[in-house]
Amino acid sequence: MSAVPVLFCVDDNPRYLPLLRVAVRSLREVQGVDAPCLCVYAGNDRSLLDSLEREHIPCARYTPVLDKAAIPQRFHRAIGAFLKLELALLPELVGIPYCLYCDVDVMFLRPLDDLLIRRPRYMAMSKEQTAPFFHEHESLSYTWRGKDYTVPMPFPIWTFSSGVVLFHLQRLRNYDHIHNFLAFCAQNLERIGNLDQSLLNYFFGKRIEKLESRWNCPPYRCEAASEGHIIHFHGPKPWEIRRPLWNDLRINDFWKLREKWKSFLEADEHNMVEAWEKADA
Ligand SMILES: [Mn+2]
Repeated sequence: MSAVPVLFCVDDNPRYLPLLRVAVRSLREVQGVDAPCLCVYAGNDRSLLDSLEREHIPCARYTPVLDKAAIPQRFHRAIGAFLKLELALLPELVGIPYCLYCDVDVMFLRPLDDLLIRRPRYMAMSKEQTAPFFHEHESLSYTWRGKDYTVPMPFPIWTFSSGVVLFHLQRLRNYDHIHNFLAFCAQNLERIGNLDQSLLNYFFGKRIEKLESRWNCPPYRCEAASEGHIIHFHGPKPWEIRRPLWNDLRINDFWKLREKWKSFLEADEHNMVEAWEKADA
C-alpha cells in the first residue's frame, strides 16, 4: 500500500454490509479498481469475512484497546464506530503516514485526488451539518503514565463530523500520542454525547483542520448531486424511506442519490434492500 488508503470499519450489524459494498464499488468507480482500501473488523463472523473476500475487500482483523469491556453497553449497537480512533495502531498500516477513514454509509461520486494530497497536522474533517456543539463539561481530565492531564473543552467551535477523517497516522504514532489519546478516551467514555465523534472533537479541538463540505456531503443538501465528492448518508440510510422521524432530511437530492446508491446493488442485494424499505416504519 503506497498511496493514501481508504479505511472502513465494520461490526456485526448486518446492515453495514450492503453499505460497505456500495462504498467500495463506488470508490473503485471513481478512483480505479486498484484504489487501496482496507476494512477493519474486530469480530469473528465467518460469513461476514467470506463476503468481504468475495468482494475483494482486504480485511484487517483487529483487537481494539477500546473493547467491549471498556465501552459502555449503551454504545455497543455502534461499537464499530470506535475502531477509527485506533487506526494508527493497525499493523497493516505500519509505515503508512496518512489514511482516509470513511464511514460505510458513504458513496463516492467524484475523484478524491484533491483530498488525498492534503497533509493535515493531525487530522482534517468537515463540519457536522446537524448537531450543534454542546457538552456539559468545561474540561475533562485523565491520567496517563502516572501524570494527570486536563483538557479544556474547545469553545467556541463547531463540531466536526467523524464520518470522513483524513488522519495523519504518523503524527499520532509519534511520542505514543495515540495511547495518550486512548487513555483520555477510556477514562471519559461516560461523559460523551456523540460516540467517537465527541472524543475526537473534545481531545483534538482546534487542532482539527477543516475540510470543505464536498468531502462529507449529506444527500439532503441541494447541491449534493452536483458538487459532492463523498456523499454521506448520515441521516436516513438509503432504505429508510418511511419513518416520519427523518422527514426533514429526505429532501433535495436525497431521492436522486438514493437511486444512485441502489444502482450499485446486485439483484439479490436489491431485493434485500427493498424488503428493508417495506419494513421501515
Ligand atoms: Mn455515518
